[in-house]
Amino acid sequence: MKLGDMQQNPRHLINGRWDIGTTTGVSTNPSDTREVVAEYARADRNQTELAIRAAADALPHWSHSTPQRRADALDQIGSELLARKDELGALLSREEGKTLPEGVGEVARAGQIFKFFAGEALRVQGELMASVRAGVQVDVTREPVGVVGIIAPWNFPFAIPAWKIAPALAYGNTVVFKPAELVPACAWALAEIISRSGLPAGVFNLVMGSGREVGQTLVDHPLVNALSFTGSVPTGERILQAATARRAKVQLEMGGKNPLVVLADADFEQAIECALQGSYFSTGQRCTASSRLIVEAKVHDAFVARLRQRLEALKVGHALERGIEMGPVVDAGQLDQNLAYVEIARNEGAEHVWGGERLERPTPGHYMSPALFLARPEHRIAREEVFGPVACVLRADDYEHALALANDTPFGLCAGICTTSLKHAMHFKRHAEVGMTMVNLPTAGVDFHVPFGGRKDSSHGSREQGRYAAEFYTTVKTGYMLA
Ligand code: TXE
Repeated sequence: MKLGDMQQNPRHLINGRWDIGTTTGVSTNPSDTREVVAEYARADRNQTELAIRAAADALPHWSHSTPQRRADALDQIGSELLARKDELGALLSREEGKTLPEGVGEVARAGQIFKFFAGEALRVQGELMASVRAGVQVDVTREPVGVVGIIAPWNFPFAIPAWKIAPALAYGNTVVFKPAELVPACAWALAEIISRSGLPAGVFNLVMGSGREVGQTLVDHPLVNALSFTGSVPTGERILQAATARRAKVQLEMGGKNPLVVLADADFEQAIECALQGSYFSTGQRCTASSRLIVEAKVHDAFVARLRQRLEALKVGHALERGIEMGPVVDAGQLDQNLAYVEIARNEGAEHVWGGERLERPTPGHYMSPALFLARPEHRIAREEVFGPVACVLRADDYEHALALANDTPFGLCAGICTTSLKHAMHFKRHAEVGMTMVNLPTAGVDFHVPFGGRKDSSHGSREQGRYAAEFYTTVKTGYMLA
């Protein structure tokens, strides 16, 4: 099937068959809202249940498949994603709105993730241990958790599903994947590649539709043994309550309000680059975006002036246009939310430095200028996740004050520091209350083979990515044997 076909009508994949929906939805191009990217099938509760049953039926066989078989399938998926990164990257940019280089880079990353987990399928490890009893041998082995429900957001429509689906399959689980409603064409493209990788019917299923119906059915269904979710805090909290009530395993990646500390001794231009990339690239629609720039007083004014200069020159426009540095916001609702935060910031007395306005471009799209404010720690713009190209600067007296401000948030995903002081860098790495720290790097932009996740309200459950993913996607069995 060619890309052109699939954009007409992405369908569900249930038990190895492409299925139409009970209703139809559309996704549009945020860079040009006249363009429909996909008319897709929307599932109801019944179809979701069929997918769950298919995954449950496929589990006994797949969970005992050879690691080589899983590795081969994952490797093939990874190879195809890498080979088609330009074409699929363009699709991603059309549907989600990140720039073409960002879209291509994301598809390549998804390919690398599948390749990484192809290797991990061959490295499932256990332990052989001495017993406290004479003649007894103890071993600890890992087994699949079972049927995994994967609920994904729209902001990384290839990479986030990849980093959930690949380990789930690598460790012998079966999957029901529910993508976000804004990106069905990307989800379908990924599912279509997975469907040709030699997996038995029912091992991987795709159901598209609303969170309330499709997502909730996954969350509540007794045959779904584990749920991996990335999205907003309120949805994550609801999922946690419902899933733990029926004792399903659950892993949540939610919001961030990530700080980037800039000390006076930092390489100034490097710090500006970190702030610009971390706060505004991918239109600020990253859970790892730096939305609080905490700047030491000695360089505060110079930093704000220089960042403003860079924002004035930032090229905002159609995601597929060459040279564009920031694409549109994903949809009208998110744009309204971003502009509402700009208004809140003004009303609360934050000082406006630049941007935060709706922009007109030759094509009708959800464009806005990157926004920068000077805020105080109590302002909502300094406390709540906006999820758009909106950042604020907080003034810090010195390093200790900066660290206190960095940790003064209910979130704890990642934190960065720009400094040439080894002492402060090392202290920050140890004392930032987060899951990931960056020194002289943007807070956003992580490797695909090491753990990803946070603390506090940002995350729940064990880490995603790298070999740490085994914690979630396997369960441990302890065996005793009289030798
Ligand atoms: O998220 P939701 P949305 C934040 C960001 C954004 C806001 C809303 O602030 O403005 O969330 O985005 C599914 N049971 N982030 O609406 O609702 C839903 O269909 C089961 C930050 O996209 O959390 C989608 O597939 N599933 C975040 C997924 O959950 C349900 C990334 C995420 O949707 C459900 C995305 C339910 N009851 C948004 N309700 C980050 N920090 O990375 C919804 N869903």
